[in-house]
Amino acid sequence: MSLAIKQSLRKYFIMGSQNCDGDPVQILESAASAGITAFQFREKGVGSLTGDEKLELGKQLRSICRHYKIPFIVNDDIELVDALDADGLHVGQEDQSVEELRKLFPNKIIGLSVSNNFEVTNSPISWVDYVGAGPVFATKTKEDSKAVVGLEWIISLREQFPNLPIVAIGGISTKNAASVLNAGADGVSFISAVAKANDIKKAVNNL
Ligand code: 3NM
Repeated sequence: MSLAIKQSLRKYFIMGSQNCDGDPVQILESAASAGITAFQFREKGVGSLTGDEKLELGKQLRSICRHYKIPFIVNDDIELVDALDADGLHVGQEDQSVEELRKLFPNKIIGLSVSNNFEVTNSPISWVDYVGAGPVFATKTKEDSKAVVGLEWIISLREQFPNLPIVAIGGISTKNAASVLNAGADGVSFISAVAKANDIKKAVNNL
């Protein structure tokens, strides 16, 4: 299980329509055909869709992931997990507790964001399939992102948890992705590096 998760985290693309200048369906199609290994539907923040519009976009993105056989993870929306038959759910520290989610979804992938040692110590790490650790570098994409953790924190997290699937997030680009993997992360997750790329296939390849 853990090995398969780690492989899925290798190039983990996250986005919602609010992150895209063009059509999100086209953007995901290009990214999936170029080789992303997982996708998270994160329809959140200023300009994001809600209700039926969110559901409709989710259905289209879900179907692309099915076609390319990559995990489709929903960000913090329990109802959409069932409605879209998602493979998993990603939550933050302020969202519903992971223990409750594990009871609701015993067989889904559950990911949790962690941004410092306090959160790690107080999180039920043994209940999650992976952690999203960051922001590893400065990011403008998430307005309420926490303090930058740097590569050092990824190294220390890996030392503390030798087997935990870890994906790094925040400010990851084609230029710094290798350093993140060298620090011990199983993979990189990114929004703007692909959602805002002029050449999506090239960006995915270079990540
Ligand atoms: N979560 P980009 S940083 C969604 O630190 C998100 O938990 C973060 O966007 C965290 O790849 C972030 O464009 C935004 O920097 C990542």
